[in-house]
Amino acid sequence: MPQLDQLVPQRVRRYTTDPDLPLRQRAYQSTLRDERLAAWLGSSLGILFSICFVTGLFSHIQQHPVSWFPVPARPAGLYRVTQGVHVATGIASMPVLIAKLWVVWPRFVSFPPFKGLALLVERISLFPLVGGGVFMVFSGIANIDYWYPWRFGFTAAHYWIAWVTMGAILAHIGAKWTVARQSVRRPSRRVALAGADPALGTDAEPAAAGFTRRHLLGAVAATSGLLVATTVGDTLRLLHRLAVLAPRDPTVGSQGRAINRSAENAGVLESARSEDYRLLVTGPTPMSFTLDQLRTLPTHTAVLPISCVEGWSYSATWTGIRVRDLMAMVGAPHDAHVRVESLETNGPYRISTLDADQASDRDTLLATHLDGQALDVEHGYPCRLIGPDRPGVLQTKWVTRLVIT
Ligand SMILES: Nc1nc2c(c(=O)[nH]1)N[C@H]1C(S)=C(S)[C@@H](COP(=O)(O)O)O[C@H]1N2
Ligand SMILES: [Mo]
Repeated sequence: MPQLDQLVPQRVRRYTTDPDLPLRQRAYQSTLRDERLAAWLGSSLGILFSICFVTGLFSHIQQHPVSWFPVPARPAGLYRVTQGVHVATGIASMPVLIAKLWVVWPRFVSFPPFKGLALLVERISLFPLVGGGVFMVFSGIANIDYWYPWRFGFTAAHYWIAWVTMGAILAHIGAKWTVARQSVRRPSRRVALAGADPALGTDAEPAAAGFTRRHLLGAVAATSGLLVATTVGDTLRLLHRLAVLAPRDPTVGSQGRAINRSAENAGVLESARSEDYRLLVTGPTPMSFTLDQLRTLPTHTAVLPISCVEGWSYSATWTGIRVRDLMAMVGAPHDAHVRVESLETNGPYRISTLDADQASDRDTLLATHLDGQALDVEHGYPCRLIGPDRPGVLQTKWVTRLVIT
């Protein structure tokens, strides 16, 4: 083993060889850990997180509508795209985040923990930055894997911590902008990240390491690409056969379609098949329909996707009664909103709301048929809501009441 002193050119030694170097830091001497690599990984992560944040915000607004940002019912597959991109960029960020943390790790453990106020502030700001970033990627991936090792509400936590994390990222970009730009532009600037780093201080890749910065970036990109390629097939038909890591196959389930909440779990097996089933529609002249009466109503067929927040989706042919026809029958005004209620007596997704745009859309249906077959109870028999550009969680199954509001 060559001595540390022989590896480190004179020119940069002052950065790197501190006679008081604590032992702890001697453990982190990879020549790969420099600002240039940190900047490249950081920029990639910044881009991935930004796309993930914007698509996530958009998906959130679709699932939790706000009056000041009405989401139109068209294009019908928009949520499928925004949520698909959200999940894919989230998955792609995992290897980049791990690599970035590995590169800057010496900074976290450097000792003494702070040398002056500026460094102390920087250290404290790492909590929302690193903690937030790790939380966002971890909670998102755990959620799509149906793994809930926490007690808090996922949606609210994932949403609010996203804001904190993005704030911390913006502050971090502001603080690191100059140094990152310099180290990306000028290859010769290879400032070591920790006092302990024997950075070479030259243009050359560290020969002794064998594994260069370029190799590491390539490995990270390949890992991210592989993870996306082996999961995105749960929403992109073209890559369906590659989707070996996707937690859910959209073609597996009753009627060849995935199911999230089964009829048994929802406790509706009996009520959905009961002779007492009625569809109630409130309004100026409220109406109640038996199954036989529903079957006499005019139907409409539409091709629409079910896009789950977890990233899987499928497009199917749905046939059923238009919600707007039912609204007309009870004399509801055109701009009415409709609350759709399920036979399910508890469960977070037993109710959803259609705004005026969605309620009056020609393709918003209470579907009774899926791909030409009578709807199975797992998919919402006797009828389920299906409308354009809606998150899967809002496509309420086992519908028994439409409340005009
Ligand atoms: N009543 C009710 N409807 C529901 C749910 C539910 O839990 N209860 N889950 C929703 C979710 S999360 C999705 S993704 C879709 C899935 O529809 P599918 O099971 O027919 O594929 O149904 C939605 N409809
Ligand atoms: Mo879902």
